[in-house]
Amino acid sequence: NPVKRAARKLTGSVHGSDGAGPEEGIPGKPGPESPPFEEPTEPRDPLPPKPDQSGPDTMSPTGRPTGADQAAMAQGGSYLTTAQGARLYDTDHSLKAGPRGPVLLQDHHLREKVMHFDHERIPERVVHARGAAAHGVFQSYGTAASVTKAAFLAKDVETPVFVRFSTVLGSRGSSDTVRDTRGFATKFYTGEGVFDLVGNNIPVFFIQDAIKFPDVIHAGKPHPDREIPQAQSAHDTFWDFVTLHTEATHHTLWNMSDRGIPRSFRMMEGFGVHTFRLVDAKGGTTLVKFHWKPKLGVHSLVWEEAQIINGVDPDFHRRDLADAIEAGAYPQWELGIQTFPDTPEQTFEGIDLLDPTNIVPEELAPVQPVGLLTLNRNPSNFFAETEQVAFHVGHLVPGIDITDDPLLAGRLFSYLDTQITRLGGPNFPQLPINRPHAPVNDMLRDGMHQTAVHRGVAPYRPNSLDAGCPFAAGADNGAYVEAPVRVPEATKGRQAPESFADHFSQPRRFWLSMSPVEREHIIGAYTFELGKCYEQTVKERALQVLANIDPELCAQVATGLGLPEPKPTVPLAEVEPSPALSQVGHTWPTSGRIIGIVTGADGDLDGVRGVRDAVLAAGMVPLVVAPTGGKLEAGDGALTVQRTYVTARSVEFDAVLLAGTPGVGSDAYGARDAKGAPAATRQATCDPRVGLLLSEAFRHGKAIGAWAGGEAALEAAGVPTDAPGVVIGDSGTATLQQLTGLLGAHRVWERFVSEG
Ligand code: HDD
Repeated sequence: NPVKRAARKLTGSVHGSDGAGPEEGIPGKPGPESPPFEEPTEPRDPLPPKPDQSGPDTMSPTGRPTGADQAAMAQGGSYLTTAQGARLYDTDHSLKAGPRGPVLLQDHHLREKVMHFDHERIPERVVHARGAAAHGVFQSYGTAASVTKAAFLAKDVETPVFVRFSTVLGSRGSSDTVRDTRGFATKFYTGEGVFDLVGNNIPVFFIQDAIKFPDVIHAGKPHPDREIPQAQSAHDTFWDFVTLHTEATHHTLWNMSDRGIPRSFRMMEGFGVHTFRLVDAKGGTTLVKFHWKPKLGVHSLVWEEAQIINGVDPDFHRRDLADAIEAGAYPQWELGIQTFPDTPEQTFEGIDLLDPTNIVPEELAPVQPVGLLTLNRNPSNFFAETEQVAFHVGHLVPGIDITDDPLLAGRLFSYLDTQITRLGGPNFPQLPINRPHAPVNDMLRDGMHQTAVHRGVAPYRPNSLDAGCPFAAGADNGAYVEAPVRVPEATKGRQAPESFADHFSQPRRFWLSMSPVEREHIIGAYTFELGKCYEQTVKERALQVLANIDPELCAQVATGLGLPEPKPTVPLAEVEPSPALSQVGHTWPTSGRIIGIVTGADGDLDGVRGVRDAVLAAGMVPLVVAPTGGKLEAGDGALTVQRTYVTARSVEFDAVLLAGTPGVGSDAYGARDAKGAPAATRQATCDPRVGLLLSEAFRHGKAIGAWAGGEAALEAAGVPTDAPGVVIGDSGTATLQQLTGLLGAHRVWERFVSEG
């Protein structure tokens, strides 16, 4: 009898119909002052609705986790305790029989500590294992309100977000700057529930149907026998797959372009990839593609730079993100949408919108900004937040619906499923980072790692015992109602539309949209990656694919590989370039860029001080590089050295300034007089570490400036002082001014393109 059970629960008593009451003085039993217990004999009305129908009550009463709540759940009090809260006096020594005696099995603290440690690791994500994340806020402009009823896209709504960036192929401990696609996953904690936009920095995908996802990932991951190479696509199985499945051509071409090696997470675009369906307040639907546009522009590394960084700073991207946020230089992206009429064909200007290997050029459908994302808080615990966050393309809110893209269909299944293995059961939505900020009343119960203490007796519907709660909502009070889309009459079968067979016209458009320097980089990337393959047939097949994109691309790569150039097997597509796809030829903000200021004890230190202040004032980051750490005595005070010739490498800087003649005839490497003091006459030698820094910065197309005789070091390092993007100035600040102008273009592109 549920009524009896409820009544017992209210008093906590298990005896009592004799009216004798519980025994006095027994811990945990109610004392004599407890209300007398009377077991009801007549049925009563159903239990009244609970005061708060918001479900799990281990969280804050509003259902909205606060920092304080979370911290209190993890840690409280000042004393070290066991997991059960008992205070400890020593956690450094096992319990032993005598100082040299055996460790005792009865040491329950040792047992608990080591048991927990043994289970600290959880399986890494099967893809996108390496990532970095940040909290932030999304401010909507209201410009999408005419096409969607999603409340977080109405005018001036602020929504908390958590964004995780990732690489795809590498393990959790792999390097950041490998050539790969980057994940760009955003969790919007909206008032109507969680919306996840689980996208990439590349707008197309390798495959058109999710059933091939395990295959493409098996091909991209390390070879199963030796487990090499780590986090690389430069190996036979990857190229075997993408050349046998030519639908992968477009995505592969983006990977081989500069998009595969972003300069920073802050300087990447993001794409929802699939076409989604927006639903307005009247039920009208619009097809859309989502875009994230970084305020700092879209910038990339050059390949040699990316490779060096993999060694000297494998955490380059996550460090950059965390440092920028900590310094208050909050990264920002605009969310934009391309909109298309929701016609039965689901095509736009002949482009199949259900094929995720297609883009729609921005020139045909402009990206309309709908809100601003600002990342403004680093996670406080990597595991609890970045590792345990669980994204899912099926986390949707009213106003945002899906289409029949067959890749999306499989994802709708996969993302929930994977969390069960990764996060140990079905209750991962209760983890603090995954908790919605809207009230939850879900009738889902029990399971591994259940942390909610649910109330009520009737987690089913309809019910009368919990007074009918929870109630079903209608569309008029915020229910998620699927758009009533007509499903065309069809015959069941394993099949794909004919339009999915065009694998080359979109890659050709991308190739034709690239500037000469970007094309050179693409040729270099294919030549490198295919050069790392062992199988001749794989290389030959790859050349055939390239021939079908563009004969010039194919010819250049074939020359690099020393193989004959095949003829195209399909007519070359007649497509217009899309200038929006090129990263070259724009001027971008320079805020957040890093300027290395290389000097020495005898450099122009007052000038360095002036430049450092001017760099800071321009919102950029100055890093003073000197032979050793510590301080440099300069005019009215000391200058702090941030990097030494030992710790500095050019890849950290977006531009380099030489203040004086660092390393030329220096104490360590330069000429000396008979008494061992630095020689009065400077020689055209250069500290090899400064020389390396300068020659790399030059090769990587970075702006370089020098004043106060710095050109001597440039000459000694073999950097022509009259080359494009090399500035010799009269003073530090004048040199910086010219350098900043160059930095707005990101790199000195003229340095890359070969003659002719
Ligand atoms: Fe996926 C993770 C993006 C296709 C199956 N995917 C994952 C993440 C991103 C993407 C950014 C990392 C999320 C995070 O930071 O936790 N995935 C994409 C995009 C795709 C795509 C843009 C194509 C448009 N994915 C895709 C398919 C499948 C998966 C077709 C399976 C059929 N993806 C997964 C997964 C992961 C995942 C196995 C691994 C960890 C996770 O989900 O939570 O379920």
